[in-house]
Amino acid sequence: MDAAISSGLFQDAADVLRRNDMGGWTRAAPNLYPHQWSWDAGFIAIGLAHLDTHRAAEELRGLFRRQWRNGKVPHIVFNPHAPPDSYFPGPEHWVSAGLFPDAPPAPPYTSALCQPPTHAIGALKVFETARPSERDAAAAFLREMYPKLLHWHRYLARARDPERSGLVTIYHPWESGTDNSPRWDAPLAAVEVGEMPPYRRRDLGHVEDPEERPTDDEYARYIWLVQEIKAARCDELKVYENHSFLVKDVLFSAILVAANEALLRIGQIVGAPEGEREELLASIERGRAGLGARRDDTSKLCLDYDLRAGKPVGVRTVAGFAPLVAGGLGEERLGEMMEVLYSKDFLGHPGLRRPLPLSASPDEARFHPRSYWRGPVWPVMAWLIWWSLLRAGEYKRARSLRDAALAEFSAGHFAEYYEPFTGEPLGSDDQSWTAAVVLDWLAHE
Ligand code: 2M8
Repeated sequence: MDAAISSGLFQDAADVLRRNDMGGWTRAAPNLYPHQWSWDAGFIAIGLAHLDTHRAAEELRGLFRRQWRNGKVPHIVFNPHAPPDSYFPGPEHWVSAGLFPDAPPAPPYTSALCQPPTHAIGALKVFETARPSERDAAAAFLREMYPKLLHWHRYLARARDPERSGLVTIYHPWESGTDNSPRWDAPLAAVEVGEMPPYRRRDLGHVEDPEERPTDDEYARYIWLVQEIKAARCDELKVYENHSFLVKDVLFSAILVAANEALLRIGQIVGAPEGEREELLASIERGRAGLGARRDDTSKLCLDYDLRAGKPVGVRTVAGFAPLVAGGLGEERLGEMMEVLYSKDFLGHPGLRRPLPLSASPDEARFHPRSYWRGPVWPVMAWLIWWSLLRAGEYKRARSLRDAALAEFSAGHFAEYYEPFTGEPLGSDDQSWTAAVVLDWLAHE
């Protein structure tokens, strides 16, 4: 990329993060998402690390101030100053502190769900990009974060994987981060919605085309699942026994493996006890083995597993590359993953504007190029695949992906997602994590 264009883009991306800075934490997007989201914060810290080490550290510190007593990092920390009807379901819907024994004191309130653990990856990045004069402060930040991150990863390993399968169970599509992905259609269709007080969606007011967002029927199930979790007062054992949606999420699990690797490295830097390092190594191995067991013979992708239905979820989406994200693949499985990644189902599709990973394969029955997580390209997913290619030693492929991503995402105000065949920016503008991953790509000349 031309140096002047790249420096202009760097400034524009930095400006998005500055405008979304709410004073020590970053809203996910200006109107649609006025609060702090958990896995967004991990990506945002990666971007901020290239601008200001201290501020990048603050992003994660602030989020972890709302960590629950059982180790869970909530999927949303609600901005107490956001207008009351700006987002649904907002803090009044969760009232987490009064209802759930493990929730931290409020305000600020939090949701009771969680999202993929990008935080250790972000924390390590903050340390690695710190200038020599900032290294001591960055090491102190790691010392402060290490026990909190360990507590979080242990929560996921224990409460969300009582079977010790190496795979994390999610209670809600919102926990996956890929909310409306066709991965969740079958498990969600099996959820029976009971009596609920009336509610009004706010998301539709922020996008022009309702086709870009989930349907009302899907939304009713989302809200019903929240009701069920509230009724169980978020008691993990109760939720695990009775909940209507229990799915082993392979992408979430793979991010946990990659995050455990980052935490292992953080553990080395801060001099963590040997026993903890062994525990992390064992989690990494268990995670990779669990993902290995979910390989689908036909598609060669890795599939989620619906615990309620007792069967895999046979849908081809970007989550199928979970083993690549988890890393440590042998030559054969890596080769197979590359074949599928560059096949017509994903980067090799002849109609694509640029070779970037689609959120779902165009051959899926409920693929939609404009609809939420059903086909469009998400910049953070492109970043995750790029980063995984780099870690797998696939440098040439990583480079082309990054070039395609920068060319695509430099148009259209750092959109939340992009139409794969036309490159049209969709969803929210000025999405913080889009700006953050662009900063990281640009810093990686
Ligand atoms: C989207 O999710 C929220 C609910 O958590 C929503 O649709 O209201 C997802 O893309 C999620 O992955 C992301 O963290 C969040 C904020 O960017 O928006």
